[in-house]
Amino acid sequence: MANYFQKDIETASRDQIRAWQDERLVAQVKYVYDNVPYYRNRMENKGVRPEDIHSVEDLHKLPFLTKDDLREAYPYGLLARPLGDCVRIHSTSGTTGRRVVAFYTQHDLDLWADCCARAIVAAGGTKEDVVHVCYGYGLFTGGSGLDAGSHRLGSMTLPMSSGNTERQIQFMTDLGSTILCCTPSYAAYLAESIHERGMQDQLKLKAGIFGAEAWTEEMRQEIESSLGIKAYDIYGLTEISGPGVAFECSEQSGMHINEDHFIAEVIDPNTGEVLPDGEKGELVFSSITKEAFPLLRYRTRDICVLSREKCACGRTHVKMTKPLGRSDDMLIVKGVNVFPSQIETVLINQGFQANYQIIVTRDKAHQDRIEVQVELTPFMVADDTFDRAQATKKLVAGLKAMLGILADVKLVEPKTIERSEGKAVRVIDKRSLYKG
Ligand code: DLL
Repeated sequence: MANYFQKDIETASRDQIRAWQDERLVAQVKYVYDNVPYYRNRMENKGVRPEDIHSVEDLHKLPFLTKDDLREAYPYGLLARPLGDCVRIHSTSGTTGRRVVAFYTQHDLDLWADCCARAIVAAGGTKEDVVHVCYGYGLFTGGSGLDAGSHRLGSMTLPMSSGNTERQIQFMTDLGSTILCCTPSYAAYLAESIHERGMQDQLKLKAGIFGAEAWTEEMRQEIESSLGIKAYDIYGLTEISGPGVAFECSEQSGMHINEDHFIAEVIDPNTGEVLPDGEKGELVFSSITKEAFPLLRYRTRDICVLSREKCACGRTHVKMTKPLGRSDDMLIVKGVNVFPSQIETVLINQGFQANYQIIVTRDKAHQDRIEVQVELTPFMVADDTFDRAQATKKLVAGLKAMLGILADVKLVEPKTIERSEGKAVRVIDKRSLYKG
């Protein structure tokens, strides 16, 4: 195919898409039941057998899977293939404690590359493009995913990985990068650094593919005007493969979900009831073509709305809005998944109590900052030998080791953090990222 727009698949009729999904789901349920004891038990507990699943209509009969299930089954409990058939692992962007590991066969990597190639094509990419990938490479899926998509498309790939802004800009200008792939906050930072150096006229960029964290329309406009590009959103999660589960097209109004590989549902996060298109709820995915790590009804905790309205780009696959929030307490700070409970663990381990508040802000240059305010205990205040500077330093180091990112720490006097009568307000996220 000339430019890797997979027309037969991406513009297939709704009936055709449904037929693919029905057939693949039935086969996948049987495959998972036969090969994953953990999942078979879950199905049996719910009284469902593979014979009960005849089509997508029956999907609701299957149990949900959650991140906690994945942690419980860590590392191999959800693997559907012998380890010898697997060729890669990736892991979610949180660091210690809450790792989730996903496995891939070569077939899984191939279909993931297809999904990312579709995303690059939807952003206007062709084999003539120079695709500058500064998502992190390694356990994180961002770098490898877009890299594979670019290879699949036949464009020139610059596998830059993250960091070293000086070198990013030099390669970008010397080698004429045309498509930039990174987190939106890094794109904003790069744009600012390029302007500081007065190098904007040397850019050949035409598009950016930005995801892995929430970003607003305002941020899109700012990045588009400062880099002179079109900025497209891309969505995905490690558990379901990585980036490219869904991507924006020329319309820039929601992301098409690759429905030949993933069935999307939106549910009420409290009751688990499936909601009709157009209603806001938690996104749930079933991967119907994966071999090594095929998850059925995986609860993403991302809140969004699905729409099957006709898209002017010609693609017929369902569109999801940008994530509009989360149904759990996970934060994404500097592109890294952070749970308040991880922070609490560090505080308790260092002799503090669970009286703390996490304040997340984003500065003018769109860079995230996280500050943890921690109450001193009365015992610490009474102790003349207690060294506040030293304790702060130790907390910063402990948080860095736990989260993988740098957090500011501010020690405050006992009883100064407001107590709540209900659920404690642990997080004040001032970024207002989820405006749709
Ligand atoms: O962030 C995969 C990815 C890499 C997506 C590069 C796009 C680009 P995880 O580290 O497993 O995987 O984090 C997944 O990140 O459940 C969302 O909450 C959030 N997320 C991903 N893409 C977007 C986006 C990668 N475009 C979690 N907008 C998901 C908002 C996003 N949030």
